[in-house]
Amino acid sequence: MPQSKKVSKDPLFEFLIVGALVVGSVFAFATNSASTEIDIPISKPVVTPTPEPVLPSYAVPTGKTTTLVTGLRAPWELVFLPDGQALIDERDSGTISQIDKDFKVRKVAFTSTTPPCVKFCEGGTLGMTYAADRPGGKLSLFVFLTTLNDNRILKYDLDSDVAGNWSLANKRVLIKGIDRSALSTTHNGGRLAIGPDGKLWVSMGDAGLRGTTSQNWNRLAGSVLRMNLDGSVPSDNPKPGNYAWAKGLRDTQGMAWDNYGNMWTTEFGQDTWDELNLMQKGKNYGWPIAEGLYKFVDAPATPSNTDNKGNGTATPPAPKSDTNGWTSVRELMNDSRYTAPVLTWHPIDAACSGIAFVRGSLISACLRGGKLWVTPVIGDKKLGEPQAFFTGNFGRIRKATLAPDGSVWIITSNKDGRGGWSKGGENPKDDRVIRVEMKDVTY
Ligand SMILES: [Ca+2]
Repeated sequence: MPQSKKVSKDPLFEFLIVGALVVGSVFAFATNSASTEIDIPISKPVVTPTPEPVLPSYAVPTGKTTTLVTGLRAPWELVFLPDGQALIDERDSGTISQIDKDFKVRKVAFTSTTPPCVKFCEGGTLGMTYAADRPGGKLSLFVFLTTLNDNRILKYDLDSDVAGNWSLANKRVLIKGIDRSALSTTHNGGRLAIGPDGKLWVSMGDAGLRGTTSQNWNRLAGSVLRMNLDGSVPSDNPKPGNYAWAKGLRDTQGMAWDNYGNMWTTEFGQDTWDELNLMQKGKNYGWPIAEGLYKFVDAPATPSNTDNKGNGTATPPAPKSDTNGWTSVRELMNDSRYTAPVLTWHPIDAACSGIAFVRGSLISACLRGGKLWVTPVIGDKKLGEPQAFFTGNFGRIRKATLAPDGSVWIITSNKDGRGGWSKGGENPKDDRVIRVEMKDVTY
């Protein structure tokens, strides 16, 4: 290595060199411009301004809310369009509507005229997201749909006219044949999102098939899926030619990325523990071997424990009370094959569906818990203490979405067939879109 590379980069050395050059320049200037007397400016000490320490902040509701839209039925997703208007869908009717800036609702399209099942079901028209992947930066809309036979993802051209009326055209099926149970349509997952990587992400449930799907990398249900916008498999997915990014999920309906680029998901547990998971490539999140931080003692550990119809013949033993009064048949999960959640809640306090990242906060919208859980992101893969807001004020909450003005819009889900808030407490104006004013606080 040349000796010259060893010249010191000591800051003091550099300061002295630069200082000498500056003084020299001043002196030269003074010398050149002076006649008989020379006034050499007395330089004041250079004070480098000390930047104010930037205190980490996170967004929380101020408490002020405004009802914007009423009379919806089981809305499932709300996304803001580039022009500041919103699209909202309704699970059972398959209606996709536009909410304009005066909060007027206009029907845009129907995804399907066939209900996904005869009786009550959790499937239907679920997640929506869009991307500018057409020539000229035009938009495509992706929609998650449960049909009588499967779960699938539709893709449409999404355009607006000069009056700002949005429309869907050129409907095609991006992915089809994703498992749904033959007996019911529970655990469909159904959230769609475009990640920071520009890929289409899909959160799935186990379709009621437990380990048959969630522990099998060759089944799409029970997974978080990642795909290119044309429906092909990204080359850097965990397994070649496989959409699955992570496995071991029971019913994941929320996905969000924080400012560190970490992906967070909400997961419905069975009876005892709902989860907030840090979603990482190729990981297995434990269902149905574990729930929350606890592993089932005599649980079905492999897909072979469920029958061909996927009905889960190996049912966990009857629950017994633990010391906290909660039913539990579990022991602390310490199996390195499975990834434990970062946070857990009891379903009565949670059952969170959508999740959004808003200026330092993960905001989980919870159904049974009837609240927003606001969890500060205090570092890379580090969360602060969750805080609950609006418990019981609005009933079941399906999703929170960051609005262009910095507020959060939430959608209720009291008409989703689960009996409304506490079975009968639904608001006559349900379902509603409610604007939640936010403020940034430091910790
Ligand atoms: Ca889990």
